[in-house]
Amino acid sequence: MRTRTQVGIVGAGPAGLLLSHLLALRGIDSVLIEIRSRAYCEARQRAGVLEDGSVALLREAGLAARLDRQGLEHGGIYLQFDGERHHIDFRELTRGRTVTVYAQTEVVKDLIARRLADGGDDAIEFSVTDTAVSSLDTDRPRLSYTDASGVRHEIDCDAIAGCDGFHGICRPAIPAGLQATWERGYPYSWLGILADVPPSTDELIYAHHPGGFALHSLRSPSVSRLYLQVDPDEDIANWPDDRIWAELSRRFELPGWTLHRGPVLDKSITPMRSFVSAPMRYGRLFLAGDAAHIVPPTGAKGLNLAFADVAVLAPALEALLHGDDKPAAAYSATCLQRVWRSTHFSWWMTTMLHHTPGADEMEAQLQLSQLRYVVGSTAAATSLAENYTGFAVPPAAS
Ligand code: RFL
Ligand code: PHB
Repeated sequence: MRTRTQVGIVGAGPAGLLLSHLLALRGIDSVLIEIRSRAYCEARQRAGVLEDGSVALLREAGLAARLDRQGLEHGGIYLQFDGERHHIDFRELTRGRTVTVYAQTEVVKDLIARRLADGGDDAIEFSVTDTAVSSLDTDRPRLSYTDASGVRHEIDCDAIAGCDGFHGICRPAIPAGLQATWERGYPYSWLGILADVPPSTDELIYAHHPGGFALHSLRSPSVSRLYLQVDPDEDIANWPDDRIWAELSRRFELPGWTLHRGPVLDKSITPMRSFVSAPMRYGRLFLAGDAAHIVPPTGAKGLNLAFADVAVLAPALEALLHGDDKPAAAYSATCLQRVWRSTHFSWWMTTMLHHTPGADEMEAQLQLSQLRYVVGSTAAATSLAENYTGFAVPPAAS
């Protein structure tokens, strides 16, 4: 079946979903295709923290009704090390800036519901196979896929947005010689659990511990999200729930404070990686979100970067469709400034807080010195706070 649209979007994660909505607000048609089912996309456990720029973007785009009711505004985080817990007060350090705890699962549910309500059942095509992109260096790039009923589709587009995540097909469609990539693996992974128990803390705790990093986050007043640093090749079968809780209690231990335990609802292990691919454009293909860059989750940046990319991309595509290539030509360089800032911040948080297997005692001393400096110096604490709460994002209507 041969059809036509203005923008073909590959991937219904946060980047692709928000882009299709921002384009619709500008009167631009798009077709959004996704290899997974709707239920799978809505249940995938991932991020939990939105920068205030991301919240503002969702509000301006008319997507924040449930976020405003259920999101939990946090004015800081705790850093724990050497047996003490210290508060970093974002509001005080950044003139009132905050972050909002609202799960990526909920963001994705809100975005899917809105696209289907506005664009009809055809606005998103779930469970497709054999996605391909071609003719990218012409002004009629083509998106091809097979739908869930087995029909093959060929869509002629004005532009294609590759929002298909780190393992997608769009980035590999760029000729290798035209792409530069930077990559760093880390010698540890995160074991994450979702637990049906009220959080034992009012704000997130990032804990440095000789046994490894731990993070106490949350999803709601009744659901906790916790992470443990584990070996990169760790097998989840080695971590029965009792062992996970015991290890979390050990790493968060503080006199007079108790970690509340509850039923584990979800359990998984995630590797850690920094990755940047540039440029984020090839001809009429534009990469956005994890398709172009990955950060380790320690800085809570991945979802926010995906949103910031599409906030730049939507007006750039609108201009391109009206014959003005300038914003599209600037897209990659504009986004990469923020991408590299977040890449550095995520690397810095990660290496400051994790124990490198086999590292000598000097690593721990350097980390503790850095942590003492962050909690003891207003300048250093402000740097963490402004990076964590994030930098301004282009408004939805720009
Ligand atoms: P996604 O979410 O990976 O979506 C890509 C979509 O493309 C689909 N796809 C295809 N569709 C069609 N054809 C193909 N050939 C396709 N190939 C793939 C996929 O099925 C998928 O639906 O990328 P996007 O939209 O760029 O969004 C990025 C974010 O999901 C990611 O950066 C964050 O989750 C990272 N992250 C965090 N980010 C934050 O900002 N704050 C956090 O607190 C935070 N915590 C985290 C995180 C990621 C984690 N994991 C599991 C990697 C915590 C964890 C544990
Ligand atoms: C989460 O809630 O999943 C989360 C929060 C902060 C991070 C990473 C993950 O840095």
